[in-house]
Amino acid sequence: MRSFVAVDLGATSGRVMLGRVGQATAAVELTQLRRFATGPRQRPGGGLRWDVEAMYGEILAGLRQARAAEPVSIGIDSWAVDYGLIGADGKLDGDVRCYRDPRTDGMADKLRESVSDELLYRITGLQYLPFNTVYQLLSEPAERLEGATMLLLPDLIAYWLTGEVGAEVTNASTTALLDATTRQWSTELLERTPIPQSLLPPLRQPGEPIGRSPEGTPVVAVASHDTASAVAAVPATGDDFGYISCGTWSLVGLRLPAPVLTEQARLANFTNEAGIDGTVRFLRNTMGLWLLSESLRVWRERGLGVRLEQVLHEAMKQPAFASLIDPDDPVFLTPGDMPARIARACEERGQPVPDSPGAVVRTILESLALAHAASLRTAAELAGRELRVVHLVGGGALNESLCQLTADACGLPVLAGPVEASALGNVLVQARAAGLADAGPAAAPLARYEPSGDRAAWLAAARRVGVGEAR
Ligand code: LFR
Repeated sequence: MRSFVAVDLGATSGRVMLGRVGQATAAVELTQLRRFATGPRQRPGGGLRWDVEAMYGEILAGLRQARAAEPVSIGIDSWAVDYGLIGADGKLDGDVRCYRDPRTDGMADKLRESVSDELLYRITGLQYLPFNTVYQLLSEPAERLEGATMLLLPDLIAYWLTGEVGAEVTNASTTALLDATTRQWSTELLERTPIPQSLLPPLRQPGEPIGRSPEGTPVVAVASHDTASAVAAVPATGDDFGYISCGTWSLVGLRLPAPVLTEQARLANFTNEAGIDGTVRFLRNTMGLWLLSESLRVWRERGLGVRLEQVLHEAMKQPAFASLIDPDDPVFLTPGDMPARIARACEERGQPVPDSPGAVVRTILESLALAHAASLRTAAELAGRELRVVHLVGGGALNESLCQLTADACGLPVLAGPVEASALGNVLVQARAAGLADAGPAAAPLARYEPSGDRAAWLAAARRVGVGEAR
């Protein structure tokens, strides 16, 4: 047995996991050493920020717990786009802001003054999301960027552990500053923006050694974007499958050998993020289970005592397709009263207002399932593929109702699992770097959901609300 530590930071919780890889079977077994809350906090006087110092403390505690297993190496992955700025003194300068902070309002227009949407897409292949790193950087006062180094979150943690700076490429591909074809920082874009080239550290590839932790354990670059790690753990080969990495976000798309940089892909708002082994993650962000977790938070704050299991059960007793929303409507992006926003969206479309937590959750689940199906259909069309199966990985794989509704909406079987896909992908890349070329997921049973229900009713529902029509 050889052990690897995966630090996997999600937008609601972080985990330090131990992955054990057997010599004979090369199957990875994961155990959780530590779990902690990560959620962003509103700073009085402005700014939605991550408490990265607290996260780092938890990570160090997790690494101490891992010591007895004598790990071969440590890998770090997290959500994308957010960064810390390191000043000339080598210290973190200011806060690490959360991508849901509205500070990027108006920044897309600012960038358009020197870079057209078409050019931006042709170079970066990145879907428009208001929080892409480039917009966050444009919202910074210019003097903060002078002489500083930008480190994306996993690179920042690696820097604190090892003292080495760098930008791992899968995550760098979410900044809108990386050329999707050459996989290098785009000097063409940088020349057209006030962002200094000196801000961006040298790129590193998944599998490359970074340095050593204070305890002397090697730290290895993995696919440090959590979605890239999750896609690396999708238990499928061939070209007839789509995937949904389902957690706070639903990342819905295909594994491709090369980017799709067409005008149709841009208009459909599909992204071409970098995957491992030179692959491309051709996908679209859908709002995901954030809609559910924010609703639960609000109900709990109001003392409604809503439990997840029970509300999911209630949801499935509600009438089908009563009220549907477009989950990607920007009104759902920032933290807040999701049930009220959903009610307003339903009212505006002349639909009944969901009148109970169960009804709200039914609206969320069906709308997400429709969005999943629409994005997969468009991805397949844009890439010229035919899909026979959908792999749903990440925490959402535990949500049986969502898995079944997704199978129904797609008209395809859904294979659900692994749940800890990001941590698993993180370990797989480390294991390969350590020479365990055959390392793969332990044969965890995947739950299979066959499409059922009335297909025509799903198609009519999709048309009714226009979900995915532009996709
Ligand atoms: C998922 C994810 C998405 C990214 C979003 C914001 O955790 O990494 O891929 O678009 O978070 O960073």
